[in-house]
Amino acid sequence: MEFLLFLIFFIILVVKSVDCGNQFSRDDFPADFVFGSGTSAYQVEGAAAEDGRTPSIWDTFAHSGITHGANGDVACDHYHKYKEDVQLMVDTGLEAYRFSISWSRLIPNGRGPVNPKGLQYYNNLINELISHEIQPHVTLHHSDLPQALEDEYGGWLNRKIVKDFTAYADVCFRNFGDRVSYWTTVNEANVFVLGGYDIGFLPPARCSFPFGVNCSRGNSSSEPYIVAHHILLAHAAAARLYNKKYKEKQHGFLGLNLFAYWFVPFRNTTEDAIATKRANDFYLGWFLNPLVSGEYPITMKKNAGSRMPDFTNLESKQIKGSFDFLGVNFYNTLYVKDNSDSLKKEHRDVDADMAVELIPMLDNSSTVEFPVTPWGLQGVLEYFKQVYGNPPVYIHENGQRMQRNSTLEDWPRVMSLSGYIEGLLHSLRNGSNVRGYFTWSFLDLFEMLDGYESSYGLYYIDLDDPDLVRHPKLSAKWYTQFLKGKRNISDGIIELDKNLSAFSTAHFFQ
Ligand code: IFM
Repeated sequence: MEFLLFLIFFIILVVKSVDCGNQFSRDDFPADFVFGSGTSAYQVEGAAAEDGRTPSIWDTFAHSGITHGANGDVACDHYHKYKEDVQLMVDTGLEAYRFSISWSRLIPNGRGPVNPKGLQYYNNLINELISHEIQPHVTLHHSDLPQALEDEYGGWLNRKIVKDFTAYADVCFRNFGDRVSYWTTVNEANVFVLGGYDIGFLPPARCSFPFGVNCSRGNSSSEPYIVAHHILLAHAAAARLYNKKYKEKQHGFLGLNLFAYWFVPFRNTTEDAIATKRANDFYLGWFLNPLVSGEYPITMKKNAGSRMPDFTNLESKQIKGSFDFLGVNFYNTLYVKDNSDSLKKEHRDVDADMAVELIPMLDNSSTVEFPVTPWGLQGVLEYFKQVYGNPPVYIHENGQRMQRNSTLEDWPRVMSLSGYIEGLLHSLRNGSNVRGYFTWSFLDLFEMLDGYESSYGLYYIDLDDPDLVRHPKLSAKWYTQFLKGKRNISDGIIELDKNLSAFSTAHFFQ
């Protein structure tokens, strides 16, 4: 029996050190490459009705019961605990923090008067970060358009949004730009339009039969194209404003963020190879082609026809080159199977225009949602290099979804983190222009699709604890060691594992 126990312990030890015995460290990356972690306003701040904040489309969405009855009213209470959280970032060794500004906290009506308490909060947070030498990377829109603008004129569906978004960006640049150098206009522009206006499973939950899921209003055939068009125009207008009015003095950088899958042909056929290219055009090219060359991809124009708006010559010129960097959120690699039959239907949504079937790569581990595919992340970076001229890229989000409360010993997340960071190093050495990496997420937060049932965080928060104390997971410890320049972190982490085991046992199984 004793021998058996020893054998099991030995095997675990070997497996763990092989998997996470990283031969690389932070020191292998350039000094100006930045490592951080991220959150977004609605997912962590809480204080939803405090100090003048008004609801966003995400509040409305969450309160409709869609996210398992959960919402972001309190979330991680980051609004009140930001100082403590910044200290935690210092302890973790973060070099940068990616967060978003809640538009409806800063400008409660969406346009017009600025809320002094909102201004104060973001000034405090930014000052706290700067005083600890943590670089703020700020997103202006993370799925949380002020509900006031949605109600007034349909939000992103109306071209008026371009003016209001630019005015909001102006408030941010003017008030925070002396300390913030990295601005992202819109998070996951592609997922926002697909999830919010085609399938309807994300705010503002618009879609039409038979495409989406239970929407009471919307038009999946046309609205996603209109909204994407307005996002590009609003992004370009904000970039123009920044370059004209602030760049010379503030020396900052501005970009747009996209969600990226790496796509692999399902079968070794010409049809699937072409379908894979088409999937890239619909997911990335939709925004990247206009940003890089001023035009939508030819496949998209062909398949969507008159539903795809046109740019005027002036707009096309204004959008082309309107970015200093691109933000990429990467979680997963998928197979692509041709589904050209969908183009025979007269009534189509974006999905049918794309004419592909996306197939998950199954993973045999039950605790992990996404198979770890560093080569997929490398594929995306190579694609940006070869197809779009190697623009500066920040990996704004990368992480592993696990069940919340499952355990503080999040080995699958450690392995994912270690695998992706190593992959990134290979991409860098291969000439990719990647400038930074942010784990998603810093804290276990209110999740887009399933409220508090899943988690991505480096830190766990027990929602039943009135103080919402933050508890480091193994992934946080691993990241700290990595950032300190350590190699073979697994050796040290096994010690940590023991300490955490004691905590987990006491905490979860009492
Ligand atoms: O939590 C989300 C985030 O808001 C946007 N990107 C994907 C994350 C994980 O689902």
